[in-house]
Amino acid sequence: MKATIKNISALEILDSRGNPTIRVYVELSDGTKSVASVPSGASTGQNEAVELRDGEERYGGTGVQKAVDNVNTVIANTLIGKIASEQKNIDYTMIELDGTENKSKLGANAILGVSMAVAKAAAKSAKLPLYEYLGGTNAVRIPVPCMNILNGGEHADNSVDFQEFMLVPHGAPSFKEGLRYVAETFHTLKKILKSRGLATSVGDEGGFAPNCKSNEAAIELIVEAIKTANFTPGKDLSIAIDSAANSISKNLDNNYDLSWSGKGKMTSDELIDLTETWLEKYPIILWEDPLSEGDWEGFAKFTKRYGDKIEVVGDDIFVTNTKYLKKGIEQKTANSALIKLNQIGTVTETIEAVRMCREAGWRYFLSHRSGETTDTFLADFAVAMDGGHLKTGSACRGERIAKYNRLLEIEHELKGKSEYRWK
Ligand code: 2PG
Ligand code: MG
Repeated sequence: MKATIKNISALEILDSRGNPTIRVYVELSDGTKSVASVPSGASTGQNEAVELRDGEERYGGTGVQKAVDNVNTVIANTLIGKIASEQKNIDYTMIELDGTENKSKLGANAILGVSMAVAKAAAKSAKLPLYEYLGGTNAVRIPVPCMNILNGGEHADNSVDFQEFMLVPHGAPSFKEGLRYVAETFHTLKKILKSRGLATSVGDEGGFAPNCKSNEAAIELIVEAIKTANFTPGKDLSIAIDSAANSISKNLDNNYDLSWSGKGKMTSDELIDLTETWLEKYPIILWEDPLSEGDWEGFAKFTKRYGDKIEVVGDDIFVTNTKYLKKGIEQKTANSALIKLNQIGTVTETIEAVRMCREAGWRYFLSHRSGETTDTFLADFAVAMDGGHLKTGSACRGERIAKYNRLLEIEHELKGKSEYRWK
């Protein structure tokens, strides 16, 4: 007999920034229990599914009690009795129940919490690890950990415009070694910063947030750290950047403001030209959101010019939504999409976005949010989706390390069957 949903309940908890988020508990008819917690972004795309926030006095309006109530009442009442392994049915039932295009009625946070908890319960009930339950027996590829090492933009209060600088250990022979490469470089950078009198405090995702003079100065520090840690830039470790360009384009168009780090105002064409010098000088392998979500034309120009050299990832522009992704594939806007579960709000729709990328021959880059919990769903999900790389923060902060440790565990569990490669 297939296990059915016996109980669903939710709780308001705090995320890594101390803001309320939602945790969901699911119990099945066979006694299986699961729990899932939902992350939350800071630099969000305009078309992301809506996180329902109370807007009342408590927690400065950010409480999620309404979303909790929606899980405890209308969602639970509708899903109890349904077969837990029918994920698509569960997710589409919630989408229908919500009835809006952006999940604003019940809240994408409420819906995703249930969606993730049901998947975990069904996996446990089938006595399979989550990655195998979602990805099948061929889910053996452990993603390259694109580790956040330096933060700027909306994730830190320093003078760097770009939001994330990541280390990519594509030259490592295994995930375990890759993680060592990036963690050792992280600690080396800390020593370098300290020796120069620069701050070693960290941003939201655990990367350092020093006051560098410019974006280039930030990259140069990272290259120096790679070499000092005895790795070869471009061979063992390369660099990935998330400009999160929405935050440097006030009107979300083709005008950019890099005056923070001394480059001044520029058009999208000028920013694309400037990128060439960076790509020539530094071992950059991936660039996410180089332009704003309103600058589809600039994005496509960027991809045309650099897409054969680097992975060009769209995050805020596609928001893990097949509607925008389809347009991007048709217009050759990028050659890869960032994949975030809470941008779209169900496990099923996230898988559909991944499938669309795969069918188009695009890459896809699995991602955490800047506000996280210690839930490790993402680690299993990344292995299940076979995308080859993920970003889940730095080598510090427990909510980030939890995912890296889960990936170490999966690699260990697969006992020599696991794969690790950039492409
Ligand atoms: C991003 C993410 C995750 P946030 O822009 O890619 O690193 O940040 O969760 O704040 O949107
Ligand atoms: Mg991004």
